Parts: sequence; structure tokens; C-alpha cells
Amino acid sequence: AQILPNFLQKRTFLTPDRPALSFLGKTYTFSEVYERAYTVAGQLQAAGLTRGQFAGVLLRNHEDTVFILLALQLIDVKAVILNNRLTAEELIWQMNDSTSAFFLTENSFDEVSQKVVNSLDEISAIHKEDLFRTDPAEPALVEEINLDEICTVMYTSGTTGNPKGVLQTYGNHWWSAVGSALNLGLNEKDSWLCAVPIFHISGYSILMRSIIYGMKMVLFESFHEKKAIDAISDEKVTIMSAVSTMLTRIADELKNDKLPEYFRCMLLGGGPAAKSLLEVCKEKGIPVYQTYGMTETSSQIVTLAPEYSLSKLGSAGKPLFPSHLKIAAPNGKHANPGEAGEILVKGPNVTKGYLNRQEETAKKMKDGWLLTGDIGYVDKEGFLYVLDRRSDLIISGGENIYPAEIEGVLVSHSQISDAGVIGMKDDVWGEVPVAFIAGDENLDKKEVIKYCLERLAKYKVPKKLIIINEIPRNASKKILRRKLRELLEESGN
Ligand code: S0N
Ligand code: AMP
Ligand code: MG
Ligand code: MG
Ligand code: MG
Repeated sequence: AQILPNFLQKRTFLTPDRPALSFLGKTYTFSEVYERAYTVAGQLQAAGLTRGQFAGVLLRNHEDTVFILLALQLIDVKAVILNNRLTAEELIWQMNDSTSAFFLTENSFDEVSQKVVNSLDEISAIHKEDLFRTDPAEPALVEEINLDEICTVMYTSGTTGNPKGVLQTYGNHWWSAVGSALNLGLNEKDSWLCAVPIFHISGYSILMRSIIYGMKMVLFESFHEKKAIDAISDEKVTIMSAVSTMLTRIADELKNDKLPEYFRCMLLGGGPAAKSLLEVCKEKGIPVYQTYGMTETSSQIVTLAPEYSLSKLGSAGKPLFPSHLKIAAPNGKHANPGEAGEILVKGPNVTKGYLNRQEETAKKMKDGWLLTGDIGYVDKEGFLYVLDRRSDLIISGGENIYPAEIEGVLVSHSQISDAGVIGMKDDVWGEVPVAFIAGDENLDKKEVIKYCLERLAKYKVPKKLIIINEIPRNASKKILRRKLRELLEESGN
């Protein structure tokens, strides 16, 4: 096993006085961040957290969240980071599945947290407001970290059934940060704007890069296009991560203005990028770097290098230095250049698998290769073009929606006998879910939506319900989504 110094301790030793974190106009140096994380680590230990445990974390983008996440690293407690937009039901499911011993949250989630707390009797809930008032213990710091150890867990769903916890080790985060720097370059003036959620790897990876590089992270509570443009000037931001919905809003907001010269990279990931958006950005001089990555690869695994950002417009690039990529043709063989097939990736940033799910891990990992389920091809020079999403995944504003999850909720409704969900193009979100349902004649659509809202995060709730007599299925009872897409087109969408 490879052993490295504790990331935050090492960083603080190397460059204690560099700016580390800026939040709502307040800036913390690495030694200030360390001091806060150290205190919180002591408070968490006084509350009973011990090395090796898993703890659910439901916290907003905030400086306190940074201190808590880093405190967890200092005492080697694995953070099961929960999506802020989920309903209580969805959170309870993930808390149970992860066998988390603690649930760290904050007062602003009161209603949802309360429901989670009430349904989980084995788990101790800790609100940060209470935690921060307690006397810290002397924390038992983990000064050397084994790169194979799990650092974080983030849930993603699948084509069938329930969400799975993706294991992210310290080594995954380390190599992800190194791979990114070897492609984008790194200088001491760099500062990375994090207006994506820290509960996604898009955001958490910025925190890790900040610690590993010694670079300032400018953290937003939530995304706002004008504030982002202002912060790029005020905070001398050089790099920002965005999904298409965010970049579209920034490009619109910019009008005829230009971003400052020193702003060198708009890292665009989390889903497909429309060529039209890339062209608009090219016109406006926004330096977009397309990337392909996922929770299972601890962020980017394929990114377009700077010198190709224009000549290979539309490509996601080549695999980063530590990583490998191949395309499996339908016959299982290596695809030829230009030939489409499933995208397989490998490398030290790729997950070891899913928490407590050996079988599903074995299905997705073959000989060290992760079968992404995404479809793409590489050109003769090795540049990746992503053609289609993993099976039936819908991506709305960077949030993943799995039809099976929505269908399960719909069918659980007493008046619905069958349901099929597909994505519909949307100008704001890229894609939104639409549901076809079959069942009772007196079905009340409004009531069905309400039923969904109680059980599903809002972005997953179908934007449109279409009642049909029967959901088209093939002989083996699989939903014929192609047929549903035809029906949607016929209905004028
Ligand atoms: C697009 C965002 C910013 C929209 O959020 P906003 O504007 O703050 O909305 P709210 O004020 O919260 O809510 C207003 C209404 O909009 C609904 N809503 C919000 N978000 C969505 C959504 N995504 N889809 C549909 N509806 C949405 C709310 O429900 C609310 O509705 P009403 O008014 O009716 O109550 C926000 O969604 C956002 O932050 N998206 C980005 C999420 C993200 O980061 N995804 C990436 C996940 N993937 C990865 O992490 C792997 C890839 C990766 O690592 C990466 C990705 C990008 C860049 C770089 C990398 C990298 O590799 O480093
Ligand atoms: P998640 O881990 O939730 O962010 O989901 C990752 C998924 O987003 C990938 O498996 C792809 O389906 C999709 N995705 C990420 N990057 C791209 C890209 N550059 N082009 C198209 N789809 C992408
Ligand atoms: Mg908002
Ligand atoms: Mg996504
Ligand atoms: Mg039913």
C-alpha cells in the first residue's frame, strides 16, 4: 500500500500563509483552515466519531462544510456525502444502505433531517450548530494515509433498481488531482471557482485540488451567473467548473463583455455539451475545456488539452496522463477509430467499486476496466467523442435521473399499473423527464405529481404526464423506450 502524509497537514506545513478558501468575501489561509478543521475534528471525536466509521453528511456549500469534510479526513472517518436536493425518503435509503453510524447535518435542513432522524434509530444525528458549541477532545489525527483507504462515498443510481454508493479512495482523489494538473497546468496564481455542489464530485474534487495544489478555492453557496462573472474579476479566478446549464447562463449574461485575460479555463463536464454552446463560447472568447468524467472516476478522466480546444471542438479529449481509455465494439473486440462502442476506462482515479455490492461491482469492473455504459468513439489520433449516455440515463442541469427510479415510484401509486419514463429536450436543463402512465381512467395528474414530489427530488419529478392504454414492451417485458420517443414526437414534443 502507498502511504502519503495527511493531505491537509502536509499542505499547511508547506504553505501555511497562502489563501486556501474564500467564502462570502472572507478568505482563510491554509493554516486558518487547518486550525478550524482541527477543532472540528476534536468536536467530532468528542461526539463519538471514531476512525474507520462511515458518517452521512447532509450539508450545504458553506465554509463550515469545508471544515467538517476536512476534519473527517483528519480523523479518517468516511464521508457519505448526500445530495442536498433529495427527499427524506431518498436520504433514508442511502443512510441505511451505507450503514452510517452518524448523520451530520445543519438546521437549514430541519424538516427533511427530522424525518431522516425519526426513521433511523441506530444513528446519531449531529447538527453542526450544536457540534460547534461543544468542547473539543484532543483529536487522534491520522498523520499518514493509505491511498487505498476510502475517503468518500457518493451515491449514483443505475439502470435497474436502487442507488449504489461509489467508493472514492484517497488515491482516487490524489490521482484525479494530479491528472488534472498535468493537463491544465498549474501556477501559484491559480484560483478555482466552485459554484457546483460540494456533494457532487464536480465540487468535492475542487476542494481536493485546492489542498493538494495549495490553491485558493472560491466557494459559492449556489450558482449565480452574474455573481460568478463578478467573482472571476474580484477574486482573480483563473479556473471554474461548470455544467452546460451554468455555462449557457454565463454566456448569456456576459453579452458583449469579455472575461479577464487571466481566466484560463472553463472546465465543462457533467453531461453532453451542445455544439452551439461551444461555438457561442468560442465567439465570446470563453476558454472552454470539455471533459468527460463521472462519480466513479472521481471527476475528469478524459479532458481536451488546451491546444486542441478549438481544432477538436466537440471532443472530450484524450485520457489524462494516469488513465486509459478504450472502446469496446459490439462484438467485444477493440473498436477501430471512428467505430462506436461502449467507453471503458481504467486508472488510479477509477473506483474500486460500490459499497457493499460485490455483484454489481463485478458487473461493472472487468480486469480493472470500468464499463461506463456510455457510447462513444475515438478518432485516429485518440480523441474521444461521446455519442450517447449510459443506457437510459437522463441528465437535467447536471443532475442524473434514472427512469427506473421514477417508474418504480409511479407504479407504486394505487391507480397506476404501468409506467415508462424518457428524456425530453429542454432549453434550460438540457433534458427533463417525461412519464407515460397506464392505469385507472380517473387518474388525477395533479395528484400523481404531488405523490412524486413526496418521494422524489424535484428535478426527478416528470415535467409531463402522458396517459396511454399500455406501455409498449418487448417479449421479455422490457420497456420499448424508442416507441415512447416516437409517441412523444407524435404528441408534438
Ligand atoms: C444548474 C444549477 C446551478 C441550477 O441550480 P439553481 O439555478 O441554483 O437552482 P435553484 O435555485 O437551486 O432552484 C431553482 C429551481 O430549479 C430547480 N432545479 C435546480 N436544479 C435543477 C436541475 N439540475 N434540474 C432540474 N431542475 C432543477 C429547483 O428544483 C427549483 O425549482 P422550483 O423553483 O420549481 O422549486 C444546479 O442544478 C447545479 O448546480 N447543477 C450542477 C450539478 C453538478 O455539478 N453536476 C455534475 C455531477 N457530475 C460530476 O460531478 C462528475 C463530472 C465532474 O466531475 C465535473 C462536472 C462539471 C465540471 C467539471 C467536472 C470535473 O470533472 O471536474
Ligand atoms: P455523474 O457521475 O453523475 O456525473 O454521471 C456521469 C455521466 O455523465 C457519464 O457516465 C456520462 O453519461 C455523462 N457525461 C459526463 N461527461 C460527459 C460528456 N463530456 N459528454 C457526454 N456525457 C457526459
Ligand atoms: Mg438559485
Ligand atoms: Mg451527472
Ligand atoms: Mg400501482
